[in-house]
Amino acid sequence: MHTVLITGGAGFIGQNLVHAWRDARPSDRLVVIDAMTYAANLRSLEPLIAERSIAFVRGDINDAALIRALFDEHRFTRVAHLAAESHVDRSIDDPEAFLQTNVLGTFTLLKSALDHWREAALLDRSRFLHVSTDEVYGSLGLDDPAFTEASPYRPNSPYAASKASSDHLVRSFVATYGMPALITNCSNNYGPYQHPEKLIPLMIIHALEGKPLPIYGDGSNVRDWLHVSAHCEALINVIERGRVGETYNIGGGNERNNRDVVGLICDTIDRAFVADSGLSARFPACPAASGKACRSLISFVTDRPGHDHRYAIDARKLESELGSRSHVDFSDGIGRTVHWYLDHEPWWRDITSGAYEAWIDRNYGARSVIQAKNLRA
Ligand code: NAD
Ligand code: TDX
Repeated sequence: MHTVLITGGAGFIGQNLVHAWRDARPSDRLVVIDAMTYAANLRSLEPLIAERSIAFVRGDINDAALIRALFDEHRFTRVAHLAAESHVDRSIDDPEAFLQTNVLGTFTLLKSALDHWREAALLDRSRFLHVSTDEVYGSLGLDDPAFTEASPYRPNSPYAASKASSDHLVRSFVATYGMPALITNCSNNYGPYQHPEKLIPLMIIHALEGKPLPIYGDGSNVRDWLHVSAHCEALINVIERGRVGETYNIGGGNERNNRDVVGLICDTIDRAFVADSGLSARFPACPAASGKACRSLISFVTDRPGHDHRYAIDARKLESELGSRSHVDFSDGIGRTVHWYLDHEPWWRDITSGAYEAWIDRNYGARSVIQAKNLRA
């Protein structure tokens, strides 16, 4: 039995991890800390907090006194560190918060965990899992081999640079202080509770509302899509069975370019409207409500600066050492995700009002439309 600190537990992957952890290890005690930035949402955790099956602390990982007090109170022997600023476009717009949370916040957490584990003589039975990204490795050409754990670090966005810095800090704590830490670098996640600023939910919601689907550049950029449920399963496996000091890459085995991803979302929504006549009344602005193709909304817009062309993950280390190979078929995963957003309209309506609208204006308002075309044509 462990007492586990999950940082960023009110974010997209964090919420999914809390639920997955409770299902997989019901006897562990979970404490979530989250600063409740714009990206956080407690709705799915509220029942667990109310029935006291998890504890929630609203707080900042930069607050050293708070973190130390939590370690002293709960004597954590597991830390799953997910708290971060996570959106590449926001890091381009305003990078400072990324350095503050992703670099300095990670440092504060590492230092507090190390101090506590040393003083309480818990170093031997504790583990710190640092959740990072494949973006630290930079960009691949279409024919390049996938990233391995030995790939050089070549971050291209302020977000990726901040995550790379945090990975280096973790590595240095292992080498210098014997910190019992592990690092995972995963590919693009998708699934329930993802903030609508990210590609897949943004496209689903815009299609339902009949708004343009803004694909950056020519849409040939490739990501390896990892269903969040498979990711969480791998994270629990790594923290329990991984070798301390090691890095494990986690991928989805689903490389797709953005044009194909958006096309698949559109086709999935079109089919959902045919299967369920009630959707047309709920989402009258969606082209599918009047029998038209959602692909008609696709619009190619000014590219993201420094846009990485391709990410691909070689996950053989994770598979051979830890036996993790839970892959979700991409069409199935997108089908389930589209239906999740159809079934959770109040969840995303809350998020997409107010400050989010200002972000959409800021990020997309200045992009010109390069070309608008129906991909079916
Ligand atoms: P997210 O933005 O949805 O959630 C991040 C959470 O961290 C939010 O709840 C936010 O309130 C919290 N947070 C931010 N700053 C904080 C601070 N200073 N103190 C405490 N909490 C703070 O992100 P996500 O997509 O769930 O990503 C989780 C982790 O996984 C991040 O470290 C991210 O870099 C990494 N990651 C994500 C993906 C992906 O595709 N989503 C891929 C690779 C790696
Ligand atoms: O409106 C859009 N149009 C578009 O074409 C948005 C939001 C994105 N894109 C493109 C950019 C990327 O090629 O889609 C792709 C995916 O974009 P994001 O969802 O912003 O993800 P990405 O930049 O790849 O980063 C994600 O994966 C790695 C997460 O946001 C990071 O937190 C994670 O580390």
